[in-house]
Amino acid sequence: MKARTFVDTVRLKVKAGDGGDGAASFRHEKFVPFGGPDGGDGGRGGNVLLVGDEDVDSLVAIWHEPERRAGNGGRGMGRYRHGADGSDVRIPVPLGTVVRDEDTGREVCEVVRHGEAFVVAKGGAGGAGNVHFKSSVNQAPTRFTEGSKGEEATLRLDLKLLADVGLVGLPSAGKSSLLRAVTAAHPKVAAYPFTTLRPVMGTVVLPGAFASFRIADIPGIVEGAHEGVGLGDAFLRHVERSRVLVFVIDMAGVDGRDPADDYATLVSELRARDPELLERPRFVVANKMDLPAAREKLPEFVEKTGVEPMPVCAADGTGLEALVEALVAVLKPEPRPAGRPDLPPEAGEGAAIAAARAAARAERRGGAAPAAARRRAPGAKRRAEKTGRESVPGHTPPRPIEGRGESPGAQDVVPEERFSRLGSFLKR
Ligand SMILES: Nc1nc2c(ncn2[C@@H]2O[C@H](COP(=O)(O)OP(=O)(O)OP(=O)(O)O)[C@@H](O)[C@H]2O)c(=O)[nH]1
Ligand SMILES: [Mg+2]
Repeated sequence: MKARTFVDTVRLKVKAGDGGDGAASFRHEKFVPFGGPDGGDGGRGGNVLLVGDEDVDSLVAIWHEPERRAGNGGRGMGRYRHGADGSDVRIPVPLGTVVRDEDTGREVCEVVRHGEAFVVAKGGAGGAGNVHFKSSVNQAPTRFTEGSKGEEATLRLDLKLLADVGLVGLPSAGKSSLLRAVTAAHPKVAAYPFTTLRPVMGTVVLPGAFASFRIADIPGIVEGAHEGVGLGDAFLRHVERSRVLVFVIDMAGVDGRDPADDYATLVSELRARDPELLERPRFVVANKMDLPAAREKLPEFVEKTGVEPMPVCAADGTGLEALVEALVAVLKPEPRPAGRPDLPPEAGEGAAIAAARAAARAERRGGAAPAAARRRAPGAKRRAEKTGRESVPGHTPPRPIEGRGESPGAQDVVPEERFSRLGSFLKR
């Protein structure tokens, strides 16, 4: 079995459902000769949608199941029955997923908000049944149309983690130790470089405030990372969206490095990746302050860089409270409402589909004339001219009863004929 826990780039093949074919069928019923066509339409094929989900942190589920198909629409049936619509496939993806078409390289969408959904492959339309093809000259049509094919696509999904805070530092600076100390995440910590090979997310829960913020720990950055040295700088894309960056510096220089050089390396690597990263609010943290070497080197660091770092010890948690407070002051995390708000059903359907459904609903409510009524409009106009009455679209006026004139409410009057029949029954 494949065993992976964090995946940040995957290939996904999607195939929407095909529309069902329309039916060619005739009404067969006792005492109904020449019943006419009654073949219903085919159902639409299911769509494939990507849905933003804040509880999903990685694309690993897609990595395990890289091909998804939505259901096909059912065939139309006799007695005007519509084929069943194909079932949609909704794929939850983490917030920050960038979707590209692999063939064209074009960006399809970027999922950023919880509940936001994009149709990445649209289901085919259902075919028309033979009932649509009857006319005065062809009262027994056998013609129907086939459903159209569902869309197919090969997509590349890239995840840019949406963390509020990004930890950057050289290998073994203590980034993972810091994340372990302030969150419930437990990334591996060890005394060798590149212990962390994949980004790890952690959430700082603020006591009593029902608020939280997220921190991303990424693999160490070394000099030349932008040219591929070490693990490269691709992981920096996970902190591209972070509102605040925390530079973690090993102030003790355990690996024989000079902390001021480490700081300069981080600045130059970030600049090489994207100069805008340096314009973000950032905190510089002097880690390993429990070691005498660190306390010795701190003044020299301040002198060389002109930066006053926050002294901390990730191993025993000293100074981390002050760091979290400083981050809260900048981020101002909002209290999270208990439970999730219910998403409107349309939220899960591409804008075009939602708009079409809303229009159909408005029509049904009588906001606009139904399409069929609009098509009948010319005939209705002629009738109105003949009878001198205005017709309301979609409404068939009551037929006048012979001998009763065209008085309003004529439809409520019981015809003479029925009286006489009733009378003869009573007489018997
Ligand atoms: N003395 C001391 N050691 C620390 C402190 N923080 C981390 N360490 C040690 O430093 C080493 C590296 O720590 P990690 O947290 O794995 O460092 P990292 O920055 O995540 O390293 P990579 O994942 O390899 O980039 C481990 O042996 C830790 O025990 C600290 O505050 N004091
Ligand atoms: Mg680490």
